[in-house]
Amino acid sequence: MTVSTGDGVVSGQIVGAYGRHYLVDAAELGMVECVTRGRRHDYACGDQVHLRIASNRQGVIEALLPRHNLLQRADRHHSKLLAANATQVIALVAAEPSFSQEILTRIACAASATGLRLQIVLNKADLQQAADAARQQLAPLLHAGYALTVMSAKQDIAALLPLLEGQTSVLVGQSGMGKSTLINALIPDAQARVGEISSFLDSGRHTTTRSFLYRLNAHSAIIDTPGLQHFGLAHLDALDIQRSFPEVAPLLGHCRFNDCRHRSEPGCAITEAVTRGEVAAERVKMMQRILAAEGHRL
Ligand SMILES: Nc1nc2c(ncn2[C@@H]2O[C@H](COP(=O)(O)OP(=O)(O)O)[C@@H](O)[C@H]2O)c(=O)[nH]1
Ligand SMILES: [Mg+2]
Ligand SMILES: [Zn+2]
Repeated sequence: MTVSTGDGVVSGQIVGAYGRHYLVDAAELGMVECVTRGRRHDYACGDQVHLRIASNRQGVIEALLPRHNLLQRADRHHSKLLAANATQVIALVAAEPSFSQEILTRIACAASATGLRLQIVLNKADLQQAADAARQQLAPLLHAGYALTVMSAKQDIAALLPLLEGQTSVLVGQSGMGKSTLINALIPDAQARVGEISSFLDSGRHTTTRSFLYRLNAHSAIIDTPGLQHFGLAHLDALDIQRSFPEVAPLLGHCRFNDCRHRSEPGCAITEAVTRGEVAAERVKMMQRILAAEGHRL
């Protein structure tokens, strides 16, 4: 239902974010191509906004309504707003080409820091040998408590469907994992939906490099995000990163030394949990690698 505030301003949801251009779903008014005021571009796909309709399905975003959450990735200079108001993150990995354990872990960190559940989905299950190898690579993450769903975007996505029901899922993954194939399997007219708006949105140049929200049914949606080769966590501090490891989080604050680096200090709660087999050593190594790469002295 379109909510009008009575002065030509209506509410809607951003379903496409393309630099300073946004596509807003304004319910019965349809899709409205919007620009912003004051060169503002800190809106994200999934945001609820107030917009003023100008003419001919064009409008101006006037205000951002409160966000429940914002999934982003960031390096020191730039942050990329991937999605707002989602309920879960789907990290898509595949056996071929091989995925990066570090990127997957970084996606898990960002999801956790945003308060979003992570679902790991292993695609290309039809490539059986490679899929078995990928499952082994995923073992430390499963041991840490993450859920895994295995499917083939090319052959059968049925296993994924119950996961999407009632959720606003953000689909994140490295290039080549099968995101486009999955979106096309889920939304047969996806390319047409994006193509329709590409004339407005920079003659289509950016349509594959930005986030887009597809409604699956009345209460489920999926936000496709650009394929990535790095997932920066510059927006998180060292404690955020450590806390986002679910098996490490309950141990934080239990080391003998406040400034414990969890390497070889006596009385380290994390090292002891590794010795007891409760925490995988490679997960702690990965945490330390990510902390170091993000410039934290831990
Ligand atoms: N064997 C197999 N190949 C797949 C599957 N899903 C995607 N692919 C292939 O993987 C390649 C990358 O897929 P694409 O959807 O473009 O990945 P994206 O970069 O994540 O959007 C393409 O050649 C797809 O045909 C699958 O389930 N099985
Ligand atoms: Mg793609
Ligand atoms: Zn410690």
